[in-house]
Amino acid sequence: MDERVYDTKKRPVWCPGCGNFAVLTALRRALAELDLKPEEVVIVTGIGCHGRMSDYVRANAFHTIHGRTLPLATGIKLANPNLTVIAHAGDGDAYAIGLGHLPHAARRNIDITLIVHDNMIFGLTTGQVTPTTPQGVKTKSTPFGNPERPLNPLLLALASGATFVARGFSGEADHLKELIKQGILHRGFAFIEVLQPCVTFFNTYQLFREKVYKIDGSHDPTDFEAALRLAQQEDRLPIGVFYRVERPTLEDYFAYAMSPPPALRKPQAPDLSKTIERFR
Ligand SMILES: Cc1ncc(C[n+]2csc(CCOP(=O)(O)OP(=O)(O)O)c2C)c(N)n1
Ligand code: SF4
Repeated sequence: MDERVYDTKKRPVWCPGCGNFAVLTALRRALAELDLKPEEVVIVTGIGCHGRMSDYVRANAFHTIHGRTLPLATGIKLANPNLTVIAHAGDGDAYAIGLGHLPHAARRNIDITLIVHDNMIFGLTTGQVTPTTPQGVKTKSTPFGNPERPLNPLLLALASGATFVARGFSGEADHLKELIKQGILHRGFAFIEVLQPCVTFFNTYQLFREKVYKIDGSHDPTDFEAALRLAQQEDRLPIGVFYRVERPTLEDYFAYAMSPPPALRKPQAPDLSKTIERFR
């Protein structure tokens, strides 16, 4: 399918050079290469610069409140499991205000894909610290340097039971597209963390260029211990699939309530004839 099918023709308002452009291109291409029809896809976004994804991908879209993409995406998937549901969140969205939802989506293994646009800063609100901002970095809210050690999202996703854990880099758009395709095809919760610079408030291009490398074929993605070891690397930043296993999904366990799923049930109008008769 031609990727232009997924273009809403709206001109992105992101700053020139923002990492979000590469994620947008990678996502549109992934959807087109998987031959998914726009009406079969739902994009759920939170509040933040990344939240504009729902304006720029021509599919069903739900732009929800800050931090709540995962509950929304979970509800949509349970209501209609035939849909391909892709949730987008910023690092502020996913790891600060919305953090409580991540471990639960992972352990439930709901069949959705979460793409976290991790620019290590609050972009939309003009540059405050987030849980993934490196220690010591000066931001608007940490003018003397961030005093906190950053969260490791990959370790969190692995420890919470995610069945697909990957990391991409906006500077490697083709590689990212392949990760997104694999995440969508994975049956279960697919967690994709994307390293992407916020060129205006925390330009990490140089840092990522120096540290990022692709995981090679010697890594066995079914090996949990090996995934944990990779996820702990800090001096260099591996990108690729860290972990992938098959496990029944939340929808499988809900089978008793899913035939048919709520959104596909034919609404049955109640028989009001007797009530109406009383008023004749
Ligand atoms: C409940 C709530 N709290 C705070 C805000 C203010 N706010 C808007 S976007 C944002 C953070 C954006 O950062 P991130 O999620 O990392 O996304 P980015 O803009 O970097 O893509 C915050 C705190 C809000 N909109 N709603
Ligand atoms: S502020 Fe940062 S994240 Fe937001 S559009 Fe500009 S570069 Fe991108």
